[in-house]
Amino acid sequence: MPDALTIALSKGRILEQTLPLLAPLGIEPLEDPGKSRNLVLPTSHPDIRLIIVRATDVPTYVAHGGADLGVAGKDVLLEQGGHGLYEPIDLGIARCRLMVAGHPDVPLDGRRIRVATKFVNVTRRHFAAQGRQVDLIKLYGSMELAPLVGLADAIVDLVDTGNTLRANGLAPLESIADISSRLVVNKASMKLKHREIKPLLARISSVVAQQPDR
Ligand code: PRT
Ligand code: MG
Repeated sequence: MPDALTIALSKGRILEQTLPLLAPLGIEPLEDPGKSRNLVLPTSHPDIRLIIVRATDVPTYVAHGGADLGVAGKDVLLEQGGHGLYEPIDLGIARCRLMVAGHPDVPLDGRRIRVATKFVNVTRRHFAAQGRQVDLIKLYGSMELAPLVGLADAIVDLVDTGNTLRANGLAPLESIADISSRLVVNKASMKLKHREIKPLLARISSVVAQQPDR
């Protein structure tokens, strides 16, 4: 009997962009994850199921064995540390950049600044590497608002098209990291379910390698 596998995904762009990588392997959800309220989704593959969790919870589920595999943004992995996980494949999906942004004409250098972000660890490391100490303000969303109302001098957030920044009169100032989503694997599963996971990783890698724009 093959071991069953659980894959943790988050709703939204990660789910939308991961499903086309799994479909060629014969792994398709049996119900529409966009419509279903179920958080456990059986797939067309008898031994593989998907679970739907918050994007920031994927590493936790996988590290603690609530799922054998998962798909997580590199931003989330950088911020949380990626402990207890293997990160074998860059899926090349949900790409964006983690950036410092602020008012285009207010320079940030030469003074101590306040930076609002949900990525406090990444932000602290980024400025520390420049020898700068900043005051961090932890937010859980809508970071763009903070400089507009004087809560912060700058933000650190994900930027794709830049439309969100522009719409709020902000501009990208410094790039911190190029972001894409990674396949993550529970360390114990990698050993105990090696017979199932190894070929799955090989097949996902080859689907990823065939994607355009890589
Ligand atoms: O919504 P929830 O709190 O559950 O989690 P989440 O917001 O982290 O989930 P989701 O699905 O929004 O993001 C999941 C992952 O997608 C992130 O962890 C990133 O790795 C990746 N990703 C890629 C992005 C973006 N592109 C992106 N543009 N995540 C968020 N954005 C947001 C950004 O925060 C900003 O608000 O889109 C806005 C900027 O987009 P532009 O195009 O206006 O620049
Ligand atoms: Mg979101």
